[in-house]
Amino acid sequence: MKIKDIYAREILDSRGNPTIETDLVLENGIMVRASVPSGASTGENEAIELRDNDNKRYHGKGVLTAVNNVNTIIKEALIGKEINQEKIDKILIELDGTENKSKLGANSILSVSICILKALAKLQNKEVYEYLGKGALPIPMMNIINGGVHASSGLEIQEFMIVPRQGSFKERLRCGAEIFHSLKKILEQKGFSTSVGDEGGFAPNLKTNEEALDYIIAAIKDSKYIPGKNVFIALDCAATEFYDGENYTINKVKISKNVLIKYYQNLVDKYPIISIEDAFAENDIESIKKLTNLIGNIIMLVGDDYFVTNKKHLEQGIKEKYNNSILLKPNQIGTISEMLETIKLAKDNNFKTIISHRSGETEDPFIAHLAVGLDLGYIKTGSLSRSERTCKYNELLRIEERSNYEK
Ligand code: 2PG
Ligand code: MG
Repeated sequence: MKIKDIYAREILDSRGNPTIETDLVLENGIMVRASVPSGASTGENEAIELRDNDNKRYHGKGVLTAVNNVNTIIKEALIGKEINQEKIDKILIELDGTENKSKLGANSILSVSICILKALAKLQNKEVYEYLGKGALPIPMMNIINGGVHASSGLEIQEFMIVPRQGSFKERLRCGAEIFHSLKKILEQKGFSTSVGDEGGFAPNLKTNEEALDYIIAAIKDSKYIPGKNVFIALDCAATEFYDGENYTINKVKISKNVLIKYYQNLVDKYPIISIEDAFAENDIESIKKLTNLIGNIIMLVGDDYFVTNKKHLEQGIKEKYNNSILLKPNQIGTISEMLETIKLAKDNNFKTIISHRSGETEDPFIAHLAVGLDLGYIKTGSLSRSERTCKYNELLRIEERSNYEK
């Protein structure tokens, strides 16, 4: 089936910043739509998100150049072409011609690449997850305390997540929501603010990371779950943000790389932590190697800024033995085909895979389909509030329901 029309527009993301949304129409009239999220703690090697930098609009954050790229250059190249993921992605990559998609913008390119995947599924009258292959429902990593650049809580660690591992997805979601509300009650009782950060988790003004972990443990127990049995903890440190090139700042104190290694080891001993993402700055390869060597056989060590969903960077991690899991964000790389290559490499090397939202999201539940369709095992899509987060969880409920009907 051939592409008949492509049309992009500027919409708003969950932070109120512009982002791109693209509609694609096939010759038989099928229409699909995709939008692209945006990060705050971005990795240095991510594909480039094209912004207008024109201060007259949206404080420079407009995406009209990216929109225009879709509506002119990309549209002209793709009208009348047969839909095929690899071939279209190849055309997009060649049209751009740069290593980091800085010419057309990874945001423009990805919006079209996702449309192709959605159109291929729709053409077979399938949901995206069914078209991709129908794996298991994922284990959610739910960010219920927000820190770092996602909130003004003052906590250096960016994300404190609960990981409900029991039962069906529906039960995992209920468990997460119950703990979220227990935490709200506990924080209120202690006089903390219960307003939420970018990813829908609370952003209380706590003094230490341990305090955040203690409140989470209390909330798990308050909801009658057992920490370390049916609910675990995951952290995204996004450590580049608290690294000065030599030392790291933890609990407002500067510490050396080796002291941070010990700090993590103690945290893992004391709390039921099963995963730490970006434990060190993306350029601090030596420290993450040491940590992987010490605790990589016990917990997941996840590369987000380290790998930026890019095969080349993952290859380096595999070869040099750092991290044992990868976070996957389609907009870090810019096309579905390249992301699929990275996923294959990860799985072939027994890396655990986590599909992830961005801190600036849209209401598109697309990543829920990738989690199941590609059998990725885990999904990280924020807290149990803010509809741009819950829409992904709610879509997973529907997918689970539908798969149960089919059995
Ligand atoms: C991360 C993400 C998503 P951002 O660091 O993993 O939680 O944040 O989108 O700001 O990079
Ligand atoms: Mg991260």
